[in-house]
Amino acid sequence: MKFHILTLFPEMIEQGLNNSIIKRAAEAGHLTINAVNIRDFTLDKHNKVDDYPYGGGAGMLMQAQPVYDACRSLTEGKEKKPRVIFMTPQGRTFHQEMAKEFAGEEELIFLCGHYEGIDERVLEEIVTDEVSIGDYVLTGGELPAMVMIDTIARLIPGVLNNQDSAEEESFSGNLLEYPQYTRPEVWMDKRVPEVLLSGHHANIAKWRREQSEERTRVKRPDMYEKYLEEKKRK
Ligand code: 6GU
Repeated sequence: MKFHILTLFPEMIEQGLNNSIIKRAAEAGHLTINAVNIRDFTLDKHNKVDDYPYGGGAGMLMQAQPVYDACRSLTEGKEKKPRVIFMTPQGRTFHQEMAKEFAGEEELIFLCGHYEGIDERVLEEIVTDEVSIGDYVLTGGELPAMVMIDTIARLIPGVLNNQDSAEEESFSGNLLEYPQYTRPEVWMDKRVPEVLLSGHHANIAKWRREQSEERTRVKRPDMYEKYLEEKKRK
C-alpha cells in the first residue's frame, strides 16, 4: 500500500512513522510513506501558501493552488485515481471498520490542513472522504493522518509478524483484549493466573474469552451491547 500525505510539515510525518512496526513494514516493502510538502508547489515568490479569509475572521487559510498542484502531482496520468482523505473534525469519526475498508485500497492520499483551514474550492475539487478522529480540536491534520495510517497499516497482510493478531481481533470484534502476563510467575506477590501455566489450550482459550467479555462489559458497556447483538445474529 502506498500512503501519500499532503502536508506543510513533512518531517512530522517522516519522524512519526519511521519507527517500530511501520518502519519494518516499509523496509520489507509492504508499504511506502510519501510525505509531500505542499509548500514545494507554491507559485508565490516568497513561498507563501496561506492568506487572509475573505469576509474577515480569525487566522489564515491555506490557498487552493498549492494544495491542488501538490495533489495533482500524485494523481496525474494515473488510471485509477486514489481516494483523497481530508482530515477534519467535520468528517465521519474514524473507527476499525473504516480502517478495514481503507486497507483494501492500493494507494491513499491524506490531506492535512493547518492554520484555520483550507480554501473550500480546492476541497470540493479533490476530496473524496472527510474523516475526523474524535470530537476534539487539534492544530493540524498530521496527527490524525498518522493515527489512520498506523491503524490501516497493521491490517495489511505481512505487516504484523504474527498473522493471527489482526485476524483474532476481527474474530473477537467488539471485544477488548484479555489480560496478558510474562515472566516472572510471581511479581510483587501477584501470581500469573494458574490456567495460563497449565498448557491446556482449550481451557486457556475459554478463560481468555471470558476475561475479554467481562472486561468489555465493565469498561465498555456500549461495546458490550454491540457484541451481544452480533452474537445473537450469528
Ligand atoms: Cl481529522 N483534524 C483536526 N484538525 N482536528 C481534529 C481531527 C482532525 N479529528 C479530531 N480533531
